[in-house]
Amino acid sequence: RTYAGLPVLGGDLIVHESASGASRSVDKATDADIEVTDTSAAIAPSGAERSALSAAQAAGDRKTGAEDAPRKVIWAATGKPVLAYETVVTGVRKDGTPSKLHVITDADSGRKLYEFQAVQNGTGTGQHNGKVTVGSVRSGSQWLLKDSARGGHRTYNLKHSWDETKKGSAFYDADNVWGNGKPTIAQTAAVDAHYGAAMTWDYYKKVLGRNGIKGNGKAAYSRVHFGDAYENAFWDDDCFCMTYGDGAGNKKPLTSLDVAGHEMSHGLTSATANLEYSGESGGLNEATSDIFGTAVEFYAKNAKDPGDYLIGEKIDINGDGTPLRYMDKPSKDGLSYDYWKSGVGNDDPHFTSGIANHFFYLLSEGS
Ligand SMILES: [Ca+2]
Ligand SMILES: [Ca+2]
Ligand SMILES: [Zn+2]
Repeated sequence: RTYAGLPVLGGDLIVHESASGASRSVDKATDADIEVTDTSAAIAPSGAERSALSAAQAAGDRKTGAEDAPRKVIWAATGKPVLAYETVVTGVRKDGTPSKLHVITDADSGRKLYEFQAVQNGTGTGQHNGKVTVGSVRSGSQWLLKDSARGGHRTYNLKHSWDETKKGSAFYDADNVWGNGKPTIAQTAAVDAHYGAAMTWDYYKKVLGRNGIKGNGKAAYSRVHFGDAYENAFWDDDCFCMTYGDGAGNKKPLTSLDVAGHEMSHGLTSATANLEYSGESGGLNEATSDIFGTAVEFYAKNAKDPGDYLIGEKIDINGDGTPLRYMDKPSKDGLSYDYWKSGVGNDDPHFTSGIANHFFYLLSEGS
């Protein structure tokens, strides 16, 4: 709604209708009439911006800045409707979560009238990561699994289809509490994949100073429940997406942090070094993913999955509790190389990755 050409914030009005469309009753958030005779503001937009910035700083936000110039509105959500400015202050919250704080300032007195946070987080319980926050947005009366603070990353449900050309269905939820920690409901793997992509995004941004895979702020997307008991995960340049199987018996999804960081980092390698996936460069490509996947695991400091130099220790792909790969001594898996030697390039990149994985371990921990 508008008043004298200005958007009216608050004061929603809901009309209840019968099935036939006849109106039955009306609920309104405010009984106040808007009587703003003068829509020229006493204070300048720059004054409102200063007031909004100090409100965000008082809330503990860092790296604050106004997203756009303050816009003039009618504020009708609290008390008597008045002429006001709305300023959106972007920044970073105390715990590192991005912030988009909307601050409403009285256009005559410069006093702060109201503030609200637009970056929302849901909570979820993953199978591998336990209770975590997940990025979600309002969508009608539901919540959509979409991380608006991280390039809009979304996670989709392939519902056991083997068709890798499909995007899958979006995840929606009624109360913004996702997953139950068990593979019995589809949301659980989505929580882990969504969180893994978020931690990888944050690691790139906060540690490497890189804004997404391509450095352009655009997110990839994730797909879970690919195939039936599929025991793998992969990155694909064509869809610019990560895809995860559900593992043995569809009970051991390949959605642990190190695997998510590994797959997303194949996108990073593809967008940067573009190491060809064969010969020695193939081993370096694989190792780069294992190294970043491990760095993400350490970065996330998740109590359910502490950092280590193992790959896939949470997914039990061998069925006996052993990890997929070891970085401290790659040959522990019986197939990988600890050191370079002539001819290694003829072997599988997943085994020749051992050389650079071992290098990373020694570099991190010393010999
Ligand atoms: Ca771990
Ligand atoms: Ca690990
Ligand atoms: Zn890989």
